[in-house]
Amino acid sequence: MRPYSLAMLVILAIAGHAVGEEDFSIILLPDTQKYAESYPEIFVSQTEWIVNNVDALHIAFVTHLGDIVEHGGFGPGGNGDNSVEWDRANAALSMLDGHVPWGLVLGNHDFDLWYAPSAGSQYFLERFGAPRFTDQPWFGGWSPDGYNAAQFFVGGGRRFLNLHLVPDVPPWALAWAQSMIDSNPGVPTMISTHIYMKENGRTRFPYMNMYDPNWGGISGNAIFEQLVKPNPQVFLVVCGHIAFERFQPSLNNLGQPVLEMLTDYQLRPLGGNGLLRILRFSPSANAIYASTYSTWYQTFETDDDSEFTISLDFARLGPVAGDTNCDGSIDFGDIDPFVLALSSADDYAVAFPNCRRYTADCDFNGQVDFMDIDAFVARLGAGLR
Ligand SMILES: [Ca+2]
Ligand SMILES: [Ca+2]
Ligand SMILES: [Ca+2]
Repeated sequence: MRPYSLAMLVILAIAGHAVGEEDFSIILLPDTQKYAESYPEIFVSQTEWIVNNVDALHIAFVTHLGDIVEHGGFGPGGNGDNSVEWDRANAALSMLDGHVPWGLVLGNHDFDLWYAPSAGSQYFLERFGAPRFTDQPWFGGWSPDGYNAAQFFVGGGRRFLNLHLVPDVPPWALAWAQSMIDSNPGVPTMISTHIYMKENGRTRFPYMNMYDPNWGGISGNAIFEQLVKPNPQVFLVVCGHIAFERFQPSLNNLGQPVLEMLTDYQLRPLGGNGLLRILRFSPSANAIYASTYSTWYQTFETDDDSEFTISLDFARLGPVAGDTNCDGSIDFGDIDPFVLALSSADDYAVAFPNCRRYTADCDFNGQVDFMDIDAFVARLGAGLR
């Protein structure tokens, strides 16, 4: 621990001038099933492009929205072995390893038997189960069945939680998701699940898609009502499954916007033309810029449902790291609460009942300790907001 005097912190704060938090991007990879079946080189073009643009676009996270492969566990022609598609998917997605936090979720095509999710997916567990990710500092845990997983990512001064949830989110997955939210209170959260929105207007699926009596899933509408709407930290839900592009803002129980987005290009030529969705978060503009890019043709799709701007008051996502008194800026007033958060979680909770101790986690590792001092001083000096 370096000896920082209060005077030194004050000098830093005076020197600082308010600057906006940096833009960052997340990438949505929808339904890759046709690439895994027939066009593995297009799948590779997507992950290769992501790796090549991690720095330029400040890519903070990549989420695959499910239907990783076409033939689940039964394989092309029903020969009972689909290693080829799963190995292609694994080869493409493995390119992300070591470059960017990422995760994926099962779609209806990814279970060993289509639409029989209770049969499980050995292919998924073997290649993409939790043990693959547990050594990653950004990995956030998984459900007991191994099919739902959590990741953390950092962008624009905030640490985010992502939950990948199995299709139709059955009760045990719902309970696990709620437990993850409860153990990370206030952390801005996005949900990736394969089946959620429908193609028409402002709608989600009003019925279950996985016709499996042993699964007991719920509809998209029920996912919204039971998980999204009552948890104000959930601000974004992304899905695939049906080949449309849709976006709708909905309101949670506090009247705050929840952004809901469907992307899926599987019915385009070449199983999707290599299209993926880029979401550039711009805290200084209070906006998310959505764009759609073909990594195969190296062209943007620019029609209205592929390129658009979403207004989002970033204050709705909670305070940024360093704003330890949660007043919307990082300045002198945050020094004492930072020290308090460091020394006693209980005292901090009493003194700042409407704030979050994670605001002192300035190195974004999920812990509040002495290791955060350098990063706090740097953020104070920069006068971020
Ligand atoms: Ca379009
Ligand atoms: Ca503050
Ligand atoms: Ca920390």
